[in-house]
Amino acid sequence: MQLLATSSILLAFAHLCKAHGNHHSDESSFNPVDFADEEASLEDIWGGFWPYQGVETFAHLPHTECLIDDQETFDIGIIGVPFDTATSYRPGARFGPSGIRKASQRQDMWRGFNFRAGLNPFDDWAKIIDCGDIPVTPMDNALALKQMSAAYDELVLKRNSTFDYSQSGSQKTSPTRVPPRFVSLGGDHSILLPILRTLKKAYGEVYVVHFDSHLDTWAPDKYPSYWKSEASDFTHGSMLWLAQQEGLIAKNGNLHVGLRTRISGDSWDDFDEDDEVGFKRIFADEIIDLQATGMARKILDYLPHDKPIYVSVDIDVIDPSAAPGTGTMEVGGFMTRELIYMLRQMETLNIVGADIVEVAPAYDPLDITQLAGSQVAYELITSMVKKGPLDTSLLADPATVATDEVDIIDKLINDESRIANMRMPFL
Ligand SMILES: [Mn+2]
Repeated sequence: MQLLATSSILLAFAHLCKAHGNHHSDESSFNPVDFADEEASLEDIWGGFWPYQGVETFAHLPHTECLIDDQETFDIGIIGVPFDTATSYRPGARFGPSGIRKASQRQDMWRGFNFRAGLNPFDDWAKIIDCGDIPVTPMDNALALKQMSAAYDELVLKRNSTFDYSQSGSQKTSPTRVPPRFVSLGGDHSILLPILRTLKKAYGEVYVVHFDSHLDTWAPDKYPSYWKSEASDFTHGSMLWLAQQEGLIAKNGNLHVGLRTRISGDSWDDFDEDDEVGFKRIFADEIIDLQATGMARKILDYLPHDKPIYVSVDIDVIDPSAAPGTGTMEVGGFMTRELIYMLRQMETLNIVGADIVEVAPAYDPLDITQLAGSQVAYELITSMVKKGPLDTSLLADPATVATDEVDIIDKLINDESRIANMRMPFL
């Protein structure tokens, strides 16, 4: 059939040449593409692409509006959160999701094999999709926090993963619904608070490993002003403090990696407060003696291997020379290679969710920062796939998880001891 079809095309072509008086064509050297194979599907013929083609989803993954389609199942969702009005310095991370997606275009299923892990995360057991963006208002942060909290509840608590637990002997329980895991593309770092609210409901308290040059455990009164409101306490530097106040994260055992920011006042107060929020600190400078291998060992020695781990990566943990596209740069950070190495060593942990935040493409016209962000996402996805389907023993017993959200912000705005009238650094 194929030969016949090819012959008839050649004949037709020869006829066409004669009809137009083209005497320069030589039939014997003509080698047409066999586009007339009747066995070929439209997918065969038109399904291919070059990485710079197509509508830009993360890594060319299939796209579903997961917030709207409540029948969609997935094991790992890519979730964009274009929100940046809780930043204390330069804004712009609302364009992080689109910037990271654009920079991810050379990732795809065809060339997705991660040789360090020995698998192609896009072509393994997990169904991975791009869930699109959460629509978040830039006009009202209180409303934005509500939107994001409701969206993560919808995406994690009301969706199901695809893995068939009833067929798996290795799992202790076989629940009818197992929440998908996800990698969020920020957005400023404040998006972590609504994420942790949802994870508390799914898993109980999670352990946070926080790659960042800053603490982000500051109480809201470390950003003081005479003028205050409920919404102004929710920032990209206070969300971990708020998370501990709300009882969302482990009381102890959380970890910062890559710190180097200046701290407040004339003493160690910020670190004392950080202790109370339940974090251990690994400083950026430690990599000079420990190397990346020693850093990774220190991370793995500290974090529990039988508990739900959340990995939050602020792109400003990388040195500004390698990631200038972010709002609040701090010199003296990791090279991208070192961060990637540390993340790669974390594949043995039970990572239940992750994010890459604070990518602000407008400050990086060369796309270096966005590229780093897309690689971070790829490594996190790889580690989730390599670890395998979620261990369902990590899930919280719904009866034991309090879902009442403490209204800590109300408590704060009534606290008269808060300092007033400090100016923000960009004034
Ligand atoms: Mn941060």
